Amino acid sequence: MNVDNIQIQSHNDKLSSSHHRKFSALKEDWSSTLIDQTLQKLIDFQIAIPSWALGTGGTRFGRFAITGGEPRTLAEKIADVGLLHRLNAASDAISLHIPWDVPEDINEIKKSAEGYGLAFDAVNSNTFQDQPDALLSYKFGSLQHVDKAVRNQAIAHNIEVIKQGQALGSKALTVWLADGSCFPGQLNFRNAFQNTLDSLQQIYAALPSDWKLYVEYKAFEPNFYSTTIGDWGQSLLLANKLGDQAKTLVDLGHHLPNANIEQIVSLLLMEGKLAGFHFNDSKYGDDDLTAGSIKPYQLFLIFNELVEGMDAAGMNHAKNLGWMIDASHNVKDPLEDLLQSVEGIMIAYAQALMIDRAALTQAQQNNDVALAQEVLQHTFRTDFRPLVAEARQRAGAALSPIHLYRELKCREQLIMERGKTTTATGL
Ligand SMILES: [Mn+2]
Repeated sequence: MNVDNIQIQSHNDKLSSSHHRKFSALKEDWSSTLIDQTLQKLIDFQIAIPSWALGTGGTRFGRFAITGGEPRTLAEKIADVGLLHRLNAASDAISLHIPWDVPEDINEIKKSAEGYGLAFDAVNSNTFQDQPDALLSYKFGSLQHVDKAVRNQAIAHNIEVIKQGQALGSKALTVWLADGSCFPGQLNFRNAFQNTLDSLQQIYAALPSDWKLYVEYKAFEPNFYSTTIGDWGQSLLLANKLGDQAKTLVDLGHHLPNANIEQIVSLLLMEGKLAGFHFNDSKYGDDDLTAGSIKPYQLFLIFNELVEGMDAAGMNHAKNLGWMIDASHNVKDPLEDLLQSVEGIMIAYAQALMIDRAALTQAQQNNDVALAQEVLQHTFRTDFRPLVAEARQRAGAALSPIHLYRELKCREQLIMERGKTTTATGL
């Protein structure tokens, strides 16, 4: 399924006068320098798409195949991300999960990704499932396991994933562990942590010098009593012990309810230990919903801390941290959901970039609580969608990606090409 320039142009032409009117109104009220800077930063900002989110997801209660046309191979997954990137010019990388996405022909896969203008983002290991050919089981953990032989199997898998990633041009390994315990007494916490540290040290030793190791944490699930890397403290502890190349990865849905994620982000940035993000949203305890669909103000406050903290450290917003979506699409077309997530992230980023920093800093210095709140809320309550759309148009993409996706009947095309009953590997 290819989308050409003429199709994008004719879509943009149809929306042009309405877009122009809204964008001009923004330009009247906001500093033109700030608008120009924000447009460039939005154009540069890219969010990696996870290979496991291109098919319909499921829960432990079941999976409803509702979409059709799901990618059957890694090449087709790359084509799907290529389609997203063509529509929004903001998804220029794919994050692979091994062994779900082992490339059969590396050169072929690399060539096809290049053709779509895509790079390979962080590679993800998987020791939360037993593979059919596995000798030993991860039922009671992987890197934390009481049996050294199981730990060694998990370490070897992670090193294999690094090798796969090196061949593709990835620069980071993400480790998320399902390790933990379901019942009190099951686990000696200190031993589990020490085993995990020892295993991660062996993986870290195999890391190329220009790579990063992202240590992801999650409060609970699949284990329901303890998780061995359960919060940012445990992740940071490990990352600090491992070394400079190890950082803490924040997945928005991996916190206990009402956690102040923006404060966590601020301090990790201060310590130079923030790896990046897995974006999603949640109402209760999940990590699956469209970014910005439930708590857009929280997403904005997180981006406020990101922008402020990255600027304070002289960091490049687009390049110095890893930006990825990690969600599961159970009832929506995954590609539409991913377009919506990218849009939600871009809006929050644009809002954070448009904050009057000088006014906010002054209000903080003066303990002017009401004004500080006012500065943030004024920006949050302004509709910056035309700014995001303008950036997209300037980058050669669609003013409204999801509408163009429907106008061009992309899903119907994919079903024709791939069939109604295909199932992608993944969650
Ligand atoms: Mn994640």
